[in-house]
Amino acid sequence: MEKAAFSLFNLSLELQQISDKVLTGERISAEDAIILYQKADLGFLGSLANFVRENLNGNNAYFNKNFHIEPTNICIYRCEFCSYSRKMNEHGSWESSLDEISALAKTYQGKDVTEVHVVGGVHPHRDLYYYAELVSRIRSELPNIHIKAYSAVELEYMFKKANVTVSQGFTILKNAGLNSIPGGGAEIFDETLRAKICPDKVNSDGWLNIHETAHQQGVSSNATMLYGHIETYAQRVDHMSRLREVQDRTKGFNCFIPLKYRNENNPMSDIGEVAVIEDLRNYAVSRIFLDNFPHLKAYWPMIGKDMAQLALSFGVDDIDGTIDDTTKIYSMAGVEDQSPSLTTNDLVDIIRKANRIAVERNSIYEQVKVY
Ligand code: V47
Ligand code: SF4
Repeated sequence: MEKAAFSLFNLSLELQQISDKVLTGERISAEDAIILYQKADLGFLGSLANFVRENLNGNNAYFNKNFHIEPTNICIYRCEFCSYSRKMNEHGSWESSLDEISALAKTYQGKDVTEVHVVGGVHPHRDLYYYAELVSRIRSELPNIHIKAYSAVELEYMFKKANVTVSQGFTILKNAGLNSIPGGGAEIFDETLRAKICPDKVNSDGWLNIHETAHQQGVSSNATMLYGHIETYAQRVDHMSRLREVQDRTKGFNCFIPLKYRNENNPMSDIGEVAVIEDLRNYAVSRIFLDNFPHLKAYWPMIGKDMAQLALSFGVDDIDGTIDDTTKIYSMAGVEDQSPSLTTNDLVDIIRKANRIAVERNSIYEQVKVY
């Protein structure tokens, strides 16, 4: 979009200055991002984010063909926002054996999927060698699939328990067949807020160090931010600043995924959910601020199909994948879609109706097919 198009908006001087920076490719500061959150209206934010998005990704909107394996929801931690985890033997808990996981992976042989996403609770009786075995079982059933496995929360626990460094731990997992790691467990990095909502799991420095070390070993990753609960705009921006700094050094993050706090069945249920306008504003500000992240994902099982489609005009260029009804994290937190699954045709239709080009990607955003 031409700079002149922004004269459509009647901007204050400070918003004009931020807009000029974005249009000329200059990085915005943390203070600028806070001003955008506080003062910019939705139409202006969407246009600016779309400018950044189209510079980076043109008119492409990406999706992938994937399924999830959630080996267990038994977890030693009790994050205040979590609707998913259970203690051992608690009603509603599950744990799959290695044989069951192998059998599940086997059902995908010959199927049109390129990625498996493996994530679960932190089970007190499992260790690094179990998790490496789990990866190698999947690898032997599905030799060509991309295995994106284990959040920094699970990784920190298994590395500490095995008394190995982060780097040694990744070497073991890579040898078993691991390709990349998902973005979970980041929540909000601000230490005072983290102490309130997830006091006992990996801390912010630990999360960032695990991802930076992964990148140094050629294991790329994603980054998430859990927003829409008790965090401030300044805490969101601080979170993204820390990610932007790591990304400047490594270029190892594939995408940023804002995760909207969903409020059913967890200890923070009395907190309401933010309005959809806040979701769109948040996508837009993150797209503008995270200038070194190549992709911004709207994870449709969490946000819903309609919102994911709308988000494609607010900076988002990726809506994740087919999923095949294999994740429970969000259905247990009260989202409308209790059996998340979309066909390729559904995903292509969602994207085309947003006037974008539907591109199937692999896990590192190489084009698989243009629809
Ligand atoms: O870390 C937990 C979040 C995350 C709730 O890398 C909640 O491609 C909202 O990280 N409301 C795990 N969110 C999921 C995750 C993820 C999902 C999709 C794709 C990728 C990727 C990563 O889910 C947790 C936490 O931030 N979460 N409870 C809740 N009530
Ligand atoms: Fe465990 Fe993850 Fe739930 Fe926290 S969010 S309680 S670490 S499963």
